[in-house]
Amino acid sequence: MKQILLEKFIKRQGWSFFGVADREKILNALKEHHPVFRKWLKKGMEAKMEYLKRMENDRYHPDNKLPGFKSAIALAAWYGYEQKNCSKDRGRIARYAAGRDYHNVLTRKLKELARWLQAENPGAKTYVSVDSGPMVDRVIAAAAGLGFFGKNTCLIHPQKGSYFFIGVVLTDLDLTPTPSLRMPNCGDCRKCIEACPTGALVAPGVLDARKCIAYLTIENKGPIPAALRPKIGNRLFGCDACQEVCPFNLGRAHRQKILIKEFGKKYGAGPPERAVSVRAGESLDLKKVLSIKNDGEFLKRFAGTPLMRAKRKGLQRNARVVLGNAKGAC
Ligand code: B12
Ligand code: SF4
Ligand code: SF4
Repeated sequence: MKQILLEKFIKRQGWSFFGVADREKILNALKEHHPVFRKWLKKGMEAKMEYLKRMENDRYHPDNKLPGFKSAIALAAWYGYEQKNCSKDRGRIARYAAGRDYHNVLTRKLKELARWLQAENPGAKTYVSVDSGPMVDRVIAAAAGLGFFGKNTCLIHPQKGSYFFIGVVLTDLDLTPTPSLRMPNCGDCRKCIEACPTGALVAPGVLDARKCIAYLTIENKGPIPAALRPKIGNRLFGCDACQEVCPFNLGRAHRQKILIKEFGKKYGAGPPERAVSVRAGESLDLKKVLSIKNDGEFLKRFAGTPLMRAKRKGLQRNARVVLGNAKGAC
């Protein structure tokens, strides 16, 4: 298959960049990462994300999903525009969650790409995955040359930074691998470790989810430990602190464009009733969040956005914590 056609199709879909890794490189990288993951689990750092344990075997053995796969395409969708400060009656939404739910948007694109590959190469087999699927996205993306692992654990592209989602297509096609580039590393920098409000980066490249605000405000179903509440500041949903300070996310990284309209600021602009229901935006009015009376109302307001993950109960729990911190927090 002509590489140029693949590139053109991917570009037309709005991905910011992509890479291809062959079977051997992927299996080697997963083999190297698996013991690291096991150690992380042993220390209980996954908190209550039981699904990570449940999917462990599939995540580290992609043949379970596509036996005999020969290549993986890892694709990046950039979402990281500059945020304004918000007033103290509002709670901040992490950049990744401001627009539409990336699982839906990107899965649609990956399936379309898989159909295109099959049309170009009759009989080809594919398997697609984003985030909640059974793949170790960052390890596959690193093998495909999308970036290097930062001390904040994020995958960082040397020029484009780390504000990007990762989607993966496995295929039994023998695609041309992306040549390996020499990647930089963090060097002596420790900005993310120092900036983490809760000390969740317990060592370079090791994140303890039990302390991470992204976990506590999104995945966590229970109360937020009292000692950590003041450290959450005005973060209503998710956290970007360890990426905001990263030198790789400053300057030219911010001059990129959001190419997928569903993640852009203007998505849903128009009549207010439509605009509010299609994206969460940069921040939300805390009292309005708390005034949502039932799940039906919550669904009407946030259906199709990443905020659904926390459910009404979780988002209102977070709003109470942020209101408690609100004395001049923004
Ligand atoms: C569980 C999970 C979380 C958990 C745990 C995060 C974590 N760092 O593990 C929580 C809920 C806290 C979380 C938060 C966020 N997440 Co998340 N998350 C995942 C998920 C589902 C699995 C990650 C995982 O396997 N963790 C286990 C640990 C052990 O692995 P690790 O941290 O990746 O590995 C590190 C070490 O093992 C170390 N290492 C040591 N030795 C070796 C050897 C080798 C060979 C390698 C490769 C690495 C390595 O390097 C690695 C990186 O530092 C992935 C999607 C997926 N299916 O993979 C998304 C994913 C990682 N999340 C993503 C995002 C966007 C976020 C947030 C930015 C959201 C937000 N703003 O609130 C934050 C970022 C927090 C952060 N600093 O990581 C993106 C990251 C994109 C990127 N450019 O890196 C992913 C890839 C989803 C996606 N498909 O786009 N997330
Ligand atoms: S997302 Fe926030 S809380 Fe989690 S490691 Fe990064 S800075 Fe710390
Ligand atoms: S802030 Fe510094 S140490 Fe942390 S990921 Fe970025 S370059 Fe690496």
